[in-house]
Amino acid sequence: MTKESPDALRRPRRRRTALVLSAIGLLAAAGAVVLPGSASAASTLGASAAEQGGRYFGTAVAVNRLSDSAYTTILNREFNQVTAENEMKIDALQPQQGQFNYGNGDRLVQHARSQGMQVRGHTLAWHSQQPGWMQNMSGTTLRNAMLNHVTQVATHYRGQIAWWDVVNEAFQDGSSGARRDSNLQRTGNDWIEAAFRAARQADPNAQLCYNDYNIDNWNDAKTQAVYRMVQDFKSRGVPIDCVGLQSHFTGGSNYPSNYRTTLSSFAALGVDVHITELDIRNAPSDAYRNVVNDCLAVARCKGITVWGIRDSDSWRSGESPLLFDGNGNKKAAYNAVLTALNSGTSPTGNPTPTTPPPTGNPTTPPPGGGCTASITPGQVWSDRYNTSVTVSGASTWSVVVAITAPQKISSTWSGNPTWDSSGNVMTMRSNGSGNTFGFTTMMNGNSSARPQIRSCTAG
Ligand code: 9MR
Repeated sequence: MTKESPDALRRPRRRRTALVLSAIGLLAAAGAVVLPGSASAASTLGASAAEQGGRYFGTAVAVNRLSDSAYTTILNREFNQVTAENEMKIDALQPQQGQFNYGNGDRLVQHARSQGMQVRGHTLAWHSQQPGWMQNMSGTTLRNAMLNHVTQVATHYRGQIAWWDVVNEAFQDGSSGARRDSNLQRTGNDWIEAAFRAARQADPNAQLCYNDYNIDNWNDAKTQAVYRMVQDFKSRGVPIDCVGLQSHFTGGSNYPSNYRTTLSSFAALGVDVHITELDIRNAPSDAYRNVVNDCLAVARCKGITVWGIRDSDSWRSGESPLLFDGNGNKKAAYNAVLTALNSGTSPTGNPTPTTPPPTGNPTTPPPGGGCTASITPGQVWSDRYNTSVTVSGASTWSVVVAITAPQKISSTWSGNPTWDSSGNVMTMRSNGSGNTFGFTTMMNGNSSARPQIRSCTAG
C-alpha cells in the first residue's frame, strides 16, 4: 500500500543560518525571547520543535477546560499538537453498544483545526476505560465488537488524525515480558494485529502506533517484549508505523539513563517513535532537558506530548510534574525545555529550489485540466497560518500547491498529499472527504509569502 506518512508532510530543513537571519526581524517585531548563545530563537514550544526537523510539541487536552481562557491561552500559544486526555477513549465514544458519541472528540478536533495543531487519537483498543457493555463481553463477540469500534471510530475521524494509538498498554509490568491478561487478550493473541489491520483499512493516511508506559528503560523486560512484538509485526507486514512511549516519570518511575538507546532501538526497527504522555515528578529541569535532547538525537523521534498544561491539570497534580504551575506561570523546566529545543541541531540537506519561489496570494489560479481551485486564507498566528482550497468542476481531482521556502507545510487535512523532491510543491489528491482541503504552513521567518495554486486536474 502506498501511503504518505506525516514525515512526508514535513519538508526537509533549510539552512539554519538563513533561517535565523531572516527570522530576526519577525521575531524582534513579535517580541520573541532572545536566548543566550543564539542570535534569535523561537519563543514557544511548538514553534521551536517545528524548527527541529518539523517535530511537534503537544499536550493532552481535557475538552471541558477549553472554556477556561487561562488554559486555552497557553494551549494556543505554546502547543502545535494535541491528544484528547479522555474524550476519544472507548467508553467516551461508544457508551452504549452501537451508539457513538463524538461530540467532545469532535470539539477537540475542531479546536485543533482552528489553531493549526495536529491531533493524536487516543485510543482505539484498550483493556481499560471500556464501557460496561464491552467489559461484560468475551470471545468472538468481543473481538467483533472491538474491531467494529476501531473501524467506526477511525472512519469517523478519517483525515483528521495524524497518529492513532491503536492499542494501548497491552503488556504486563515486571519481569515476565508477557501480554497483560484482559478480556481482549483472551480473544486470542492476534487481537493487536487485528486492531492494526482494521485501523489501516479505515484510515489509510493515519500513522498507527502501539502506545505503552514503562517501556522507557531499555533493560526492562516489558520494553524488550514490546520491541520483539514490533519487530515481529514489521517482519510479517502488520501495518504498524510508530511506537508511543508514554514516559510517565511519576508515581515512582524515573527517567532512565538509557532512554536514548530505547528510542533509537525502536527507530531502528523502521518505526517512528513518539513521547506521548510525558510528565516528571516535581518537574526537574535536568530530566526534562534530557528527554528533549534524547528525542532530538533520534531522527525518527517525531515529537513530545506532555500530559497536561498546568500542574493543576495533571492526573498527578500532587507531584507538580508539568511545565506550567497552577497559575499558568512558566516553570524552570519550561525554560529548560525551550532552551534545549532551540539549541538542537536541525537536520540539513534541504536542496535549494531551482524554480523561483512563488509570492503573492492569487485568488484566480492558472487554468488547469478540468477543474478550478481557489484559495481562502485562514487564520494567521505569529508563527504559522492556515489555508483552505476549494475545488470546483470535478469531484475527484489533484491540485498542485507551491510554498515559498523557508515556509513549510506542517499538517494537512481532507486530502492525500504527496511532495516533490524540494518539499516546496505539494500535490493534493481528493480522498473522498469533499471538495475543500486545508493545510497549516509554518512561516519560519517569512511572514509575507502565501501559497500559490499551480494547477487543478480533474480525475
Ligand atoms: O489522565 C487520564 C485521567 O484523566 C483518567 O482518569 C485516566 C483513566 O484511566 O486516564 C488518564 O490517562 C492515562 C492515559 O489514557 C493512558 N496512559 C496513562 C494515563 C494516566 O493514567
